[in-house]
Amino acid sequence: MTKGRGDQGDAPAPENPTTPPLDPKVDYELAKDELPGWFGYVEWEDYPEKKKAAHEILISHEFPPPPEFQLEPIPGTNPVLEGVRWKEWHRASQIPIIDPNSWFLRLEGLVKEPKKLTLADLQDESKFPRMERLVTIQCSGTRRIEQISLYAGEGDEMINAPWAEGAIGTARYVGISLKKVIKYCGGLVDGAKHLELVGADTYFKMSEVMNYAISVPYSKVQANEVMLVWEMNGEPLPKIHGAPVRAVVLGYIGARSVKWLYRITAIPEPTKAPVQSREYLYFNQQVGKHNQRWTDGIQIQEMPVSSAIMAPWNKQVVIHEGKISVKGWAYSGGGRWPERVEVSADGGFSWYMVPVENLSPKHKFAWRTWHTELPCDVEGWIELVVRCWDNSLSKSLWFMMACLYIIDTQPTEVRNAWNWGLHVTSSAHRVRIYSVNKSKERTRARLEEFEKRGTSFVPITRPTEFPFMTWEEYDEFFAKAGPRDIEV
Ligand SMILES: Nc1nc2c(c(=O)[nH]1)N[C@H]1C(S)=C(S)[C@@H](COP(=O)(O)O)O[C@H]1N2
Ligand SMILES: [Mo]
Repeated sequence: MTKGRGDQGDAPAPENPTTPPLDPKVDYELAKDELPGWFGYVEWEDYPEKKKAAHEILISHEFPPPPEFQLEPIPGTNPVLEGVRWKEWHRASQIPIIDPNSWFLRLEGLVKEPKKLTLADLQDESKFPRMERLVTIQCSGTRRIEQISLYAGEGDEMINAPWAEGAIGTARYVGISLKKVIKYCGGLVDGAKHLELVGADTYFKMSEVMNYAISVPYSKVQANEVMLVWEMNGEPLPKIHGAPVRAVVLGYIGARSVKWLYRITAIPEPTKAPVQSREYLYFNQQVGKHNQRWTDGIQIQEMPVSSAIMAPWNKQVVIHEGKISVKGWAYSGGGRWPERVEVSADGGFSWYMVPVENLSPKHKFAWRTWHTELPCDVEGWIELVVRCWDNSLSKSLWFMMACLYIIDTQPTEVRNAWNWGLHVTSSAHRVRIYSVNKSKERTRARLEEFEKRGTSFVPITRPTEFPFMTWEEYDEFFAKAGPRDIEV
């Protein structure tokens, strides 16, 4: 199956310590590594007959049903996140480990001069100027767990990705603009309007195997908003983030930032690869698991404005002096940025603005982290909420006159944004905490009492075995205030 590409060197594949033992029932020849130095890269798109053979194997194999975790708690042994179903099939479902010296990029399709470029070519500053950007990559499934926990979704897409507030990250990337690479290839042939970006990993969808692929409009490339990067936060791009080279598509959802990139194909229409054509769609509430068509969903490219509280945690007991320290992130897609963040300690009835000096600096394609001291007088359970406005507010004031509530900030409830695919959870993020306000004299005394006794204050669900006041204090109170019950 190996198609020779003679000039690519023959460095031995690095050892992968997590390779599962060979399974005698599996056809390893079928999913053999395509190239020396490219461990875990199986080429599927060039070999339709090989894809078909893999499909035959997959449909004849009986996979265990995914463990239930949406209507029930995640099992203690957590087989959910490991992706046991696909790993059962083949090690091709692991990430590729590609020797940077063996790596090369194929530029194909409707480019005037198709080329193969090595990493050294991309890094040659006489060919391509360097580009460095602070970029937030956000998965459109960020905070999906809030939709799942209220309204369970479809197993197939959610099983490996029950993301909370952490499916977003910001890093400084170094690389080049894809625009310059296309120019180096003589530009595009007339009629080419999109670029398909393909990754070396194996992707599974409905018992089909394929290389991970998406497409971006050429206009996005021309705006210098598609980077090819090899450095992240001053280090070579880590394996898990797509080494040696990945795409970073500024302002688009994470799914477009293809990792382990090896092929770019100029095409006339958006790709029909499933990640672009059948997934990452935002459905309306008249369509669900059993009547949706791929054409019913809006393609998710730019995330709307959203935010999250990163501290304190849900169910945390927070001891404070009348103000709770809250921190988190705020982000908006498409090159928009957070302008204002507001936090509530009462479930979203009253809101306090985060002082602007407590927001990290503005960047066109990055989040702003924030922190604030939120006044709170309540003892016991409260609901912290965050919402954010982005800069499209200032751009579209005329529109705001017409529909005050729907633009530029976030819907208040998870249900407002619920959709069958469980994407784009952009509702105001809510965290329930237990407030203990030690600026109150008695609360402070009580905490000291716990300390004196060497008793732990948490968990708050534990009964406390010591009294709140003495009988002398009790009698003194009612002597002053009058009796509890009035006798006629
Ligand atoms: N080749 C390849 N690239 C990929 C993916 C993938 O499965 N394969 N996942 C995408 C998705 S859905 C997201 S959210 C981001 C995550 O990037 P990270 O792993 O660097 O956080 O990578 C994207 N690029
Ligand atoms: Mo994602």
